[in-house]
Amino acid sequence: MNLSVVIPARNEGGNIGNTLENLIRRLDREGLSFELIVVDDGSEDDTIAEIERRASLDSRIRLLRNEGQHGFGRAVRLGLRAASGDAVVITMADGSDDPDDVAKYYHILCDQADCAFGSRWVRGGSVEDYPPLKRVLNRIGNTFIRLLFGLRYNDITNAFKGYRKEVIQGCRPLWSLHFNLTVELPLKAIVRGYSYVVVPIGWRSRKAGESRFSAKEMGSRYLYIILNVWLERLLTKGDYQRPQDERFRPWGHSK
Ligand SMILES: Nc1nc2c(ncn2[C@@H]2O[C@H](COP(=O)(O)OP(=O)(O)O)[C@@H](O)[C@H]2O)c(=O)[nH]1
Ligand SMILES: [Mg+2]
Repeated sequence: MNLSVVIPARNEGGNIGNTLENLIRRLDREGLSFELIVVDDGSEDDTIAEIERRASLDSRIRLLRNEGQHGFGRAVRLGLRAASGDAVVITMADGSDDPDDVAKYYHILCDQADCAFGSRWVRGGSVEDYPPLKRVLNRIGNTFIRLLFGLRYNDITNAFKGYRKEVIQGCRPLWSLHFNLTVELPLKAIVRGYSYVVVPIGWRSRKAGESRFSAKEMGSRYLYIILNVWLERLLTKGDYQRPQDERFRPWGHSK
């Protein structure tokens, strides 16, 4: 199974080099066939130069540039359209996610489920230097989603997740242009009947640069997409569910 890793990046010159290096080292150790698609979204620092330099040394690194309107969701969607793998993992350019967890996702997507979801908020999961206010908002938001959809899974709002390519196809059309894509994909995947496995994951704060996430700017957009998917579940009588004959089939440990 070929893996595409989609990495949205904006002004990550201080992080992207390490992020790519750590991913390559870990995925090579696993012996996987993969591509790393970095989607730049109008960076004004040396992000692009850094990616180009590395891409010229390793053809598995691909740089995409979102030349149109900017936004996290737009950039990730560009990456998803370009991905050639049988499965996709979306991971952050700032090095917050652990490459070990990308390998865990890969094996889940091969043998266990259509989607690989991590949780930082279960036994075995961890966060390092998570901003306190963001943590409170995160826990409230995830509890709200959990109750609304009747889920046990408690980390929907983290973008770092893995999907087989049929899942991405089955979630279209996608509506989110910003960070709200982060909840649109997993919620639709669940509501539309794709299977998922949850594993504990680690997260640590970025070493360089600033977070661009703003709860104030994104709150209503998150609510829009949450209610959109909730209404789909409530009112559409399963019209958008995955076809019955597309049940999950394991790949076996083929690489
Ligand atoms: N393509 C793109 N990526 C973005 C944008 N804003 C943030 N990112 C990337 O998305 C990831 C998460 O963003 P970050 O600002 O760290 O948010 P936080 O981790 O939620 O605090 C990082 O890899 C950023 O480089 C954007 O507007 N466009
Ligand atoms: Mg971050």
